Amino acid sequence: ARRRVRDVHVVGVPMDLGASRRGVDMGPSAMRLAGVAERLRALGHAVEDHGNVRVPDRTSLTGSGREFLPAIAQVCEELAAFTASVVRRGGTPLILGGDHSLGAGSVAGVATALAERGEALGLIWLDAHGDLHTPESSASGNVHGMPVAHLLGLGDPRLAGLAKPGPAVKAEHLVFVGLRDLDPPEQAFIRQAGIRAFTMRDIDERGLRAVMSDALEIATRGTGGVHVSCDADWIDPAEAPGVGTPVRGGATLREAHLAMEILADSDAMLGMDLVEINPILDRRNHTAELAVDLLASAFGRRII
Ligand code: B3U
Ligand code: MN
Ligand code: MN
Repeated sequence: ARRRVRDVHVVGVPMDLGASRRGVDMGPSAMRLAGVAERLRALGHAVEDHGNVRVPDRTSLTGSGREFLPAIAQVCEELAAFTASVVRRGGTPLILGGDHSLGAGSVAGVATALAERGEALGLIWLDAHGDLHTPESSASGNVHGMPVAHLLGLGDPRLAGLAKPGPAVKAEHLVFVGLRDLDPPEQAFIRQAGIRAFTMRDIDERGLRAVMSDALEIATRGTGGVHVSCDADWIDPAEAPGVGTPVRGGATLREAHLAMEILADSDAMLGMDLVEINPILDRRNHTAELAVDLLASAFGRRII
C-alpha cells in the first residue's frame, strides 16, 4: 500500500494525575527529545507540534486517586476540543501522554467530529490492561484504569459526557489487543457486554497478523475510521521498561512494529494516542525512542 501524506497535529498531555506512580507526566518531553516530529516529517508528513495541554501540577492539588477526576475531566475536555478540531480539518491528531486517563478526552473529540458527519468511531485499545473501571468498581481509584468505561458512556458524567452526542464508542466498535492484567469487575464487564478482546494468549496462539486483522475488521465495520490508543505497557517490559505500569509477558518488539505496520497499511487510522511512557523507570530514554520508532511504523515508514 502506498503511504498517505497526512497533516499530523501533535499535542502533549503532561499528566500523571490518573496514576499512583509518578513520572508519566514527563512522557511528552521524552518523546519530543527522541525526535517525534522530525521522524514523522522525514516520512513526508506535514507535522505541527501544538505544545502541551494545560495540566495542573499534582503538588498543587490535594487528594489522590479518584479525587483527581474533576481535574482530569477538565484536561480531557480541552483535549477533546483539540482532537475534534483537528479531525474536522481532515488532520490526524497524535497525542503524547501522559497517563491513559487522557484517552477519555482524545477519543471523545475524534468521536464528536465523526458524529458530525454521521459516522461512528472504531477504537483499537492496545494495552496490558482493560481500563474498564468506573469510579465505583475501581479498587485503586486510579483514573487511568477508567477511560474505556467512560468512552462507553458509563461512570462519571464529567468524563463520560465529553463526546457529543455520547457515548463516544459503541461496544461493538471497540476492540482490545494485548490484554494480560484485568481485575474481576473488568473480566465480568467484558463477558457481560460482549466486548471483543484479544489477549496475549491470542497473539501467542494465532500470531499478531491474524489478531490485528480481526481487530481492524471489528473497528472498521460500520465506522468512519479508527482511533488507536496505544498504552506503551502493551509491549513487554524487556523492550519497554519505562512505562507507568509494567506487566510481564507483553508484545515483542517485532510484534509491536508489525501491529503498527498493519495499521499503516489499513489507512483506517484517524488519530492516535501514545501514552504511559515513564522516563523515571527508563534507561537513557530507550522506551521513548522505541515509542517514536513505533510511531514511524504506524505512520508508514518503509524499509525498502
Ligand atoms: N486495573 C488496575 C491496574 C491498572 C489499570 N491501568 C493501569 N493499571 N495502568 C487499576 O488500578 O485500575
Ligand atoms: Mn491503559
Ligand atoms: Mn496499561
